[in-house]
Amino acid sequence: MPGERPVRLCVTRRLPATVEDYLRTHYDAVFNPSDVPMSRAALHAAMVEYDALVPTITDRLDAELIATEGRRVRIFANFGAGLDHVDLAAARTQGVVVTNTPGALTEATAEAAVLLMLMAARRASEGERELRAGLWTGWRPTHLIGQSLAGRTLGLIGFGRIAQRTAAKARGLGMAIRYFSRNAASPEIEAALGATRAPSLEALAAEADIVSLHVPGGPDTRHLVDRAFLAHVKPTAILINTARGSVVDEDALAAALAEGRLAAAGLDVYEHEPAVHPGLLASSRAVLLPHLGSATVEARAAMGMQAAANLDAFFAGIEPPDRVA
Ligand code: 8YV
Repeated sequence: MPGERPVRLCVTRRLPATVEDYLRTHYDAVFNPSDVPMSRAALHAAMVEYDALVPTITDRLDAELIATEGRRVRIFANFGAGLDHVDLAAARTQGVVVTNTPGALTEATAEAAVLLMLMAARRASEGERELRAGLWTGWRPTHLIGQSLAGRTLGLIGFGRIAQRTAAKARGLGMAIRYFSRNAASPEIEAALGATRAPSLEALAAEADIVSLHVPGGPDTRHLVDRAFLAHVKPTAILINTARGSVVDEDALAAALAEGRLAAAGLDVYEHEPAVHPGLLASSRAVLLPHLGSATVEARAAMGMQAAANLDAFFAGIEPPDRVA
């Protein structure tokens, strides 16, 4: 509209080119060509200079930042599903709208969970490290024996969309599916996935051959997997985490691996990213990926366009489709 002020947008990290192009065309957008996480001071300045932010997990958007004096930002259109880096209560109180991108990364993250299950069960990282180090002496019947996933029980903690896609893929590998979540899924979903709900977290821990975490991060789930939980798991079990690092007490996990109370772990997320617990780095039975869960061309473009759709709706005066605060 003539005379209308263009919407000033700050995109905190590099995004796929198609997404940056879209945002450049539709907004007065500023990007982050160096792609290093924005400093606290830069985030504070951005809160005053822009109408909207497209942040990611590497931006800590807490109450103090949201309360920035002279704040102009009215919406955080997060690039990503998880929002444990945003103080949603503060956003609500201060009137900052928050949206995320559920759905866009379901397939990719479920694939990453299956990737980690297979890598950990079949000792893929150990084998590749040995080969690259020139230590492979050739085939032998007892070399790097792993476990087959077929016939094993997958225990999912949390049963949202990523867990359900993981279940569907695991069924294709011949696994039995158990889950634990606060609320039971509908009988139709349970039937479609051949999934049954365990009566408690401890029961699931005790039954599962593979435990895979699919709960959001944040205070409610912090250290859900701790020493007490790990005391219930089978020593042959494998723990998979594509959710959030905060869900696992890494000290307890590293100790369980070192003491042979858990066979292996497949991790994509960490308590203090990008730092990784030295005990996990030291464990040959830990498969460690650098937070690649949604790192596919399909998912990252879809996440960006979903964030853009939320911005478009907000600035058109329509309720953003993925509004969480
Ligand atoms: C994202 C993720 O890449 O969306 C999430 O919750 O964990 C990742 O796959 C990251 O969070 C981007 O903000």
